[in-house]
Amino acid sequence: MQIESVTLREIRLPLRAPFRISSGTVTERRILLVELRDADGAVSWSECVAAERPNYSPETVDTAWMVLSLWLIPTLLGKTFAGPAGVHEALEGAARGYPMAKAALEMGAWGLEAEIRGVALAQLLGGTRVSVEVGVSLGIQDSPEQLADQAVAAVEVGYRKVKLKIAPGSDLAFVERVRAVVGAGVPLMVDANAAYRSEDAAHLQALDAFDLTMIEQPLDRTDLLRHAHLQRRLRTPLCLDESIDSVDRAEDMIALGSGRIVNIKPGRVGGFTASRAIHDRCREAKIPVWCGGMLESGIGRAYNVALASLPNFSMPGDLSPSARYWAQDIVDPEWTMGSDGMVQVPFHRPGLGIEVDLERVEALTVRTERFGVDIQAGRGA
Ligand code: OSB
Ligand code: MG
Repeated sequence: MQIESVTLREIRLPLRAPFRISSGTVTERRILLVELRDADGAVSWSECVAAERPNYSPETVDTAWMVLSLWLIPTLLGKTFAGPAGVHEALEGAARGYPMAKAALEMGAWGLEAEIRGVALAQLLGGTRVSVEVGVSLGIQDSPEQLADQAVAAVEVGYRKVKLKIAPGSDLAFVERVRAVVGAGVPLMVDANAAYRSEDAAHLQALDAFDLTMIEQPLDRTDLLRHAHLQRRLRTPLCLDESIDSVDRAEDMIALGSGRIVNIKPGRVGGFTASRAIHDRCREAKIPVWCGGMLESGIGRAYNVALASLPNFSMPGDLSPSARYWAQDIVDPEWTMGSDGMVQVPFHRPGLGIEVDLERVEALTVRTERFGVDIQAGRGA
């Protein structure tokens, strides 16, 4: 593939309900979309999962836009690559860090390759599941009762796993209430987004009483050692999200015993090449993985669903249908979930399996920049 132009766009998409995690609340997503075009006219869209604020990761929409325009896009333009692996290598060579900015291009290259070959993205990746289990991620609520109502509603519509966001002060009583109303059989887990410290170990031990599938990322993202100490004091498996930004960190987690499950978000690890390497390494080590979410639009969801069709994605992913997030998504068809809590992997459609609603994207766009081999020094209109 030869990348002839890259167009960056920022759209604004209001969430149907504010989403609150331990480090902040989002009510409207600023979403960075990428449109890749190759010399033969093939087009593919991708999404950068960086958020509005640096509360989950140090990257934001604005840092990603800057790094993409100054360092990453110029590295790719006009060059010929044998495939997405070559794109991955070029991006890794162009900058240290900035995995979310890199992933937007790297995954876009996988989407482009699928378009060029006329195969489904999931097939190109080596996916084996025709449908994938879906879990819901419920934001922090004002009261245990409100959270419990939402958990019951989620189980009723078929979700296969319920994840509760927690933070100090919004944890034990909330989890206790939810477990009481959903009953013993429902897979329940919590995600702290790094809100605790190792001194909170005794407090976190109280979560063992609620038969949780896992506790996601209780401590700081850099803290593999303290996660290992904490895991030894807990019956409940720890799952790492923020901490795992490469296959090496997954290796460290396994060696240290910092966790027993990995949440793979392709945007967090720099794309599909790294996601597959983490998937494979975890599979060898008998560590289950599942696909996390970053409040993506239907474009980002296409990539996550394709990734989650790989064999070791053996737990429900945060792959909620479009209607959970948006009054209207930017793709056609929108993503849906069956009453059995499954999302279908579009193996029968080439490329991403959805069409981008260009008119709607245009209407939502607040900023555009095009970079092309035809544009001097890569600066666009
Ligand atoms: O930690 O998994 C997380 C959303 C924003 C930032 C971090 C996280 C999340 C989610 C959302 O849990 C899951 C979803 O997209 O449905
Ligand atoms: Mg998480």
